[in-house]
Amino acid sequence: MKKKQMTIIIALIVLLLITAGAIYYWGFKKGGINPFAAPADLGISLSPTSGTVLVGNTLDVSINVTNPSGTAIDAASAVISYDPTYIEIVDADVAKAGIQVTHNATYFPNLISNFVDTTNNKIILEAGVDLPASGDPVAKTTGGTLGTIKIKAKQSVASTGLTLAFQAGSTNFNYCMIAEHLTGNNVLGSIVNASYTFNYQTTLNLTLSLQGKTSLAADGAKLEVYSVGATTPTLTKNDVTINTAGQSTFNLNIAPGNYDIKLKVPYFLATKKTNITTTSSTSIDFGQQLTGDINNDNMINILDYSAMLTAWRKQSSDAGYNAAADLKQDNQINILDYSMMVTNWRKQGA
Ligand SMILES: [Ca+2]
Ligand SMILES: [Ca+2]
Repeated sequence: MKKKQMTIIIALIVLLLITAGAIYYWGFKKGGINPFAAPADLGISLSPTSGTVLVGNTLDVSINVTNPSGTAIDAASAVISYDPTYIEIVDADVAKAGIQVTHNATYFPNLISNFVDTTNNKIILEAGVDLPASGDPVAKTTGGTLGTIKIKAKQSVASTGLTLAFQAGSTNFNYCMIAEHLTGNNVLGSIVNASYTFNYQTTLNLTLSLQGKTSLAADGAKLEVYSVGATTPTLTKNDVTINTAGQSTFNLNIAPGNYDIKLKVPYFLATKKTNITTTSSTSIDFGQQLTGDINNDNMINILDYSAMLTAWRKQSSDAGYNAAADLKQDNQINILDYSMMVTNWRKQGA
């Protein structure tokens, strides 16, 4: 009886050991479940994660190790891809061959790798704890900045990224890693990438006059930018505001070059200036804008005449007064407005 109980107990122990072994093999070894793993909150992040940079300008992007649980770590490796069509990596060490980024020696002081692989468009920065003359190296248990990349915007683009290569638990040097202290395990759990908008900046200074008006303020004018000779605009701005002096200054995301530029002030015929050379600051005089387009379709015809009649002999205090029909700006719609319309009869805007 006792012998039989012993046999059962031994059998149970053996079964338990087999089960534990299976869990160890299929879970831990195969990389699925690792009950002994460091917290999965270790990360590598880029900062800032977003933003707008003007073409030709630079932005410093820091590569940060995050370690909120204070895990003991020895080194970090950042592998970051970028699109060289839009991004130039500014060389932080011109005395050295190739392109380097800036290593931050106050976090991981021992620089292991620092180079830009211009064949594969990757930035590699690796650094670790100092190697002591004797004894074990002292682990780092905080987060910090591994280094800084200075990027330069080469041309306009809505979105272009700096992307950290990440595969959880990978031991391949093509991926980012954080080495756990003295274990050889990659404990990197997450990454934070960055993407930026690059814009050209061309400042336009417009001047114009409005036929029949002394106060030239206008809202909602539409500016269209065309390649020279093209019929479809490459850029449209619908919210141009003109001040009482007939001036407007604003920035446009267009590369320096030659363009046809069209302006349509509400209720006036559109005008187009052709083959304008733009630089970082460009002044354009659109001259006098012709009045009478009451229905705002860029032609002056009987429909505008009809629109004027709906407000005929009305004053600004009357119901039915239409400021768009008050071509000679005197707060009443009468024969003088009609007369002004006739001067532009059957004209069409650009
Ligand atoms: Ca019209
Ligand atoms: Ca009038």
